[in-house]
Amino acid sequence: MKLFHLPYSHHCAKVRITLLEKGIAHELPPLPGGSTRSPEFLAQNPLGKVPFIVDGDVALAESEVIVEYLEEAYPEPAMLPSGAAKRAHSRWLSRFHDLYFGKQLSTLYFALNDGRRDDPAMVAEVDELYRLTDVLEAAIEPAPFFFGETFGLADASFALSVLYLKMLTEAYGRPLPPERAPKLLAWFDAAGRRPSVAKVIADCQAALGGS
Ligand SMILES: N[C@@H](CCC(=O)N[C@@H](CS)C(=O)NCC(=O)O)C(=O)O
Repeated sequence: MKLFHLPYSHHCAKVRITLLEKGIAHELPPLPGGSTRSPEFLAQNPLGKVPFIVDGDVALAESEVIVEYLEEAYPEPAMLPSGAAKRAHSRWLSRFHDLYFGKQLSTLYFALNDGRRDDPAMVAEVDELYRLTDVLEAAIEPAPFFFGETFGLADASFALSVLYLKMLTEAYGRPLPPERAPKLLAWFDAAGRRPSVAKVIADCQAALGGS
């Protein structure tokens, strides 16, 4: 299987962690033409976004679609919990990540890169990240992972993003107080001990210049 990715992308991280957790052999080829917007890459993936996988005849974009495909095509080890309610909650966490929490991280990340760190409007954006962190903290009961001892798709969704939560709140001068998210931080410690997560975090930090 081929995974086209960017090492600092939380969307890509969840796919790569899922591949590593499932033991699926994969390559990480360079982006054709060197970028997501090159004609060569757009010819394969007209959205021009990563992650993008090619698995034989199957070519897929959109991280959540990809990990659900991996869960069906490579069912062992299972990464969705058993039972309709838990599976729905796992999918809710993943959607909450993609549509709200991860999106807010991206807003803060791009503003920082654009030199808007001290723009007064960013205070409300950091407030919003904290509000979403509180929502997440209230929605989890790690034991040590979101659904007990089995690391799953919801865990894969947040693994890189909690690193970004710590990095970005610090970069904006409002570091995350440990007492604000004790369950999330305990979960992050446990997740970081997974070789899959440790590898993806190390590659992200290397891509960001060792930060
Ligand atoms: N909804 C998409 C989002 C993918 C996305 O935004 N990817 C970013 C990296 S995090 C990207 O490819 N950016 C490069 C570009 O837009 O040219 C998913 O879940 O896969």
